[in-house]
Amino acid sequence: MTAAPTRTGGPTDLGALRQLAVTTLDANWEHDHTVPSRTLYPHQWSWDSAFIAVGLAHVRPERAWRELASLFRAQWADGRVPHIVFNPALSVGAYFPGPELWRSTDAQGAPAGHTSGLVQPPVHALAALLAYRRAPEPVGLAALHELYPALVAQQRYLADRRDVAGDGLVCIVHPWESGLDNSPAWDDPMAAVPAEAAVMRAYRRHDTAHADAAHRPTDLDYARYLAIVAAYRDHGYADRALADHPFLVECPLFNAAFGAAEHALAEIAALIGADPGPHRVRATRITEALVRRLYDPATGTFQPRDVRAGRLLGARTVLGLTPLILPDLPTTQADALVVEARSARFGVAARMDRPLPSHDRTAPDFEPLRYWRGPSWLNIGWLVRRGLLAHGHPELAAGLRRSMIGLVAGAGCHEYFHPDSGAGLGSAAFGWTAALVLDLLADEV
Ligand code: 9WN
Repeated sequence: MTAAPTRTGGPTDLGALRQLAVTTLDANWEHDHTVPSRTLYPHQWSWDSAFIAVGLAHVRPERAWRELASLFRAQWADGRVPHIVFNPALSVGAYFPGPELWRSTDAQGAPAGHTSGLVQPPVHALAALLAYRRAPEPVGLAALHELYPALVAQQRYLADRRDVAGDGLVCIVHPWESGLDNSPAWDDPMAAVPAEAAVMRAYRRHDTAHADAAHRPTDLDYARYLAIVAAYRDHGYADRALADHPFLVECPLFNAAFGAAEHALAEIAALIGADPGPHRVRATRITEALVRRLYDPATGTFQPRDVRAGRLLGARTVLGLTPLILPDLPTTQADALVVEARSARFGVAARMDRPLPSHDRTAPDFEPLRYWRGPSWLNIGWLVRRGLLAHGHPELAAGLRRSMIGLVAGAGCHEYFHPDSGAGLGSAAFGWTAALVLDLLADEV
C-alpha cells in the first residue's frame, strides 16, 4: 500500500500513516479527553472533541465515548455546550484567553469547572452516531442512551435562545463560534466592532508564542474578539440581551451542522427507542430556513447573513459548501454547490491537483498562510466529502478523500496545510487531523 508522494517527512505507506495518527491521538489524550494540540490548544475544545471521537471509535472506542461524555459534563444548565472546557491542572497562561477572562463561574447555570461561554458548530450528534456505527455494541448503545438527552438539550438551547431573527436559524455571537475564526466571511461584521489594537498591550497572547504571527489573526482582530467576549460576558452570557450584541451572524456551516444534528438525532432516537418524528420535522424546517435565508441564487452558494446589518455577507468562503452535509438539501442548491465546489475557487475534482482551500483561491484577499483565509483543514474537507457522497458524487468525494490522505501522508498530522504546496502548517500533532485521517482510511472511497 503506497500513499501519495511524501513532501516533507510524512509517512510513506498507509500502515505507517495509520500508526502516526494513532500515536498522535494517544499523545494528545489527557485523562478524559483529547487536546487539539499540546502546545497551542492544551484544553478541551467542543467541535474538536466531536471530530476526535469519530476517529477514536476506530481504534479506542471506549475513549470515543469518554471524550464526548467529558465534554457534555461541562454543559450549562441552559443546554449550551461550551467551546472550551479548561483543564484546572494547567497553569494560568497555558492558553489565552483563559478562565480569568471568561469568568464562567460567575454566570448563572454554568458548571463548577471553568469553561468559555461560547459554543461551536453542533457536530456532536453526528459524531456520536458515526462513532456508534463504527463501534456499536454493547458500550456504544449505552453511551447513546446517556448522551441523547444532552444532545437534545444542546439543540434546544440553540433553537430557543439563539434564533435572534426568529426565522428558524441560529445566530453565532462571536467568530470563534463558527470554528473558522479568522475567515474573510467575518471581515465586514468584525470591522463594525469598536476596538483598538493597542488594548492587546495589556495581555500576553499565547498563540503567537507557539505559531508564526504571520499565520495568526492580527492584534486588531484579537482586540475585537475580546471586545465581543466582554460584551457577552458582561451580560452574564444571557441571550435575552442579544439584540444589542456587536456580532450577530447566521453562519451556513453552523446551521448546516444544526440541521445535520437533527437528522442524526432521529437515527439515534430510533436506535434507543425514542421518537424520531420530532427530529425529522425540525431537520426539515432547518433546511428550509437555511435555503430561504442563506442561499444566494446570484452566486449559487450559501453566504452568512449579518443579522445586525440585515444582509448577506459577500465573501465566497468554503463555509458556503458545507450545507451539502444536509441529506434533504434540495437538488437546485445541491447542484449549485457542486458547481461551486468544482470551480476554480475550490478545485474539487476526481483528481485534485491542490487541496481544498478555506477561501476562494481566486479572491484578492486569499492568503495561503493565514488562519482560515486560504489554508486547507481536514475537518472541512471531511464534511464536504460526506456531503458529496450524500448527494450522489462518489467520484468527487473519492478525489477529495485521496487529496486529504495525501496531505497527511505528505506532511504528517498538521493542523492545516498550504493550499498550493500541501506543506504542513500550524500545530504539528493536531487531534482532529489524526482522527479524521483514520476515518478516511477506513472507508473504501
Ligand atoms: C479559538 C482548537 C480550536 C478550533 C478552532 C480553531 C482554533 C481557537 C484559537 O482552535 O480556535 O477557539 O485560539 O484560535 O479556529 O476551529 O476548534 O483546535
